[in-house]
Amino acid sequence: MALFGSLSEKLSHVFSKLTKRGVLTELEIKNAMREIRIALLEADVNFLVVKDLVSKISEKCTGERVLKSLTPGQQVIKIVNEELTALMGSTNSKLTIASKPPTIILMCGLQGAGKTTMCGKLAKMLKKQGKKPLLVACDIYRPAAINQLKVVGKSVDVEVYDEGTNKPEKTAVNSLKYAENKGYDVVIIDTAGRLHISEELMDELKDIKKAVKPTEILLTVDSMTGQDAVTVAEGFNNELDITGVILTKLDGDTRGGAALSIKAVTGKPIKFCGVGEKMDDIEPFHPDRMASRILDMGDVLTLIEKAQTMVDEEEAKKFEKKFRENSFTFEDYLAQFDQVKKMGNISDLLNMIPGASKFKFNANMIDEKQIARNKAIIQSMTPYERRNPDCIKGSQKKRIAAGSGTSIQEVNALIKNFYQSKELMKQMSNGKGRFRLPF
Ligand SMILES: Nc1nc2c(ncn2[C@@H]2O[C@H](COP(=O)(O)OP(=O)(O)OP(=O)(O)O)[C@@H](O)[C@H]2O)c(=O)[nH]1
Ligand SMILES: [Mg+2]
Repeated sequence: MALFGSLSEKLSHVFSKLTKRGVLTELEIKNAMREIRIALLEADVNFLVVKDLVSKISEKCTGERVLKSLTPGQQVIKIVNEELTALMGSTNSKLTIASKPPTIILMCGLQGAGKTTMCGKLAKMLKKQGKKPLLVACDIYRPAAINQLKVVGKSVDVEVYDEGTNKPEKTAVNSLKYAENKGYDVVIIDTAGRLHISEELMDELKDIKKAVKPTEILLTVDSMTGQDAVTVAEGFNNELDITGVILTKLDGDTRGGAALSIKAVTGKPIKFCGVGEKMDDIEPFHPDRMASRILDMGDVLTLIEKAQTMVDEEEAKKFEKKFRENSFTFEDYLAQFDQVKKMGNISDLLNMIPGASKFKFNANMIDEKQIARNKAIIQSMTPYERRNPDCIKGSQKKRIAAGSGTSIQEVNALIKNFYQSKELMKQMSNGKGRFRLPF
């Protein structure tokens, strides 16, 4: 399913009606605007935000540029895309790095929003970027909280600093000295959540803020709570003057109200989003890409970035060289299957391709079983055959099919795929550009 599936579907329904027409009347545009407004409200976008957004879109859509255009439907889509992007803050808002280390990130948010998990994701991401992060345990209320952070820290191989149940602001201050001594350049402070915004919680956070003067105060909110997340963000921002928002559990959010409203309501940008429970499930929040995903125009850039971080760079360079020299063999093809498997859930990636939601990808299309069968086929080839694919003829195919427990048709299909991939990748790697996966 595309991101925020139901909103996507409704908008694309509106657009498909518009693009079928050559010329649009003002009435048709007005009707379309009404449908867009309803779709956004149903997606749980803040009603004031919807009002403002739709009036901006309407104004631009009724101008000469659209009505006189040869492709008015396309123009409307373009305008909606631009306005959604602007609504979410236009550009990706990066993490601020302190000019004098350490950079101090104070994490805050309600209970279960995903703070502790996000601490680990941020630490892992920063480590990949060459930073030396330290995690600090300042949730002293839930007995298992410190331990949870330690488990998270261990899984991403980042040290966790704690002082048991000592006062959070004391622990935070001491952790800075510790970081300085040990050469850590980013300090990520995990704090306790509460069920609701309370004076107690805010006082504690204010004390920590005063004591450590954070570079970033990042509020974690659960995207699935929709408008509640927006209200929570407003509350925290009024008390703490946060520097940014992290939107977690976007993977389970089918509506999108929080993602679309937070920046407009609080004035603070969404910096990252959480898209799953694993430590790699973090994405920088790009308003333009998010808008394209909502409008089902795909998110090709995120897709490519994702593929690139997951594919071993060294391996990728090796393949690129082979394509250039045209010496790519079945042995390399086999190695590539392992790379593809590393990329995890392929159907998720496929859904970022423009218009992909229309095709309803299911995991069977390139599933693990199919990969396993293909591997078996290649493993049933002799080393000579793997290196010289051209020599595989009828009798060899029969032997390979029998050896791998597959059919001659499947062997043929794999060989055909191999040649097609080879051709495609040769074109893509053309000696200059970076190697990219052919998705
Ligand atoms: N699906 C999904 N689950 C997430 C995501 N982020 C966190 N979770 C899950 O949400 C639950 C709560 O996460 P925590 O990190 O413990 O939340 P917390 O804000 O630290 O909670 P408290 O310490 O109790 O205030 C855990 O089960 C996480 O695995 C996400 O992006 N997607
Ligand atoms: Mg926690």
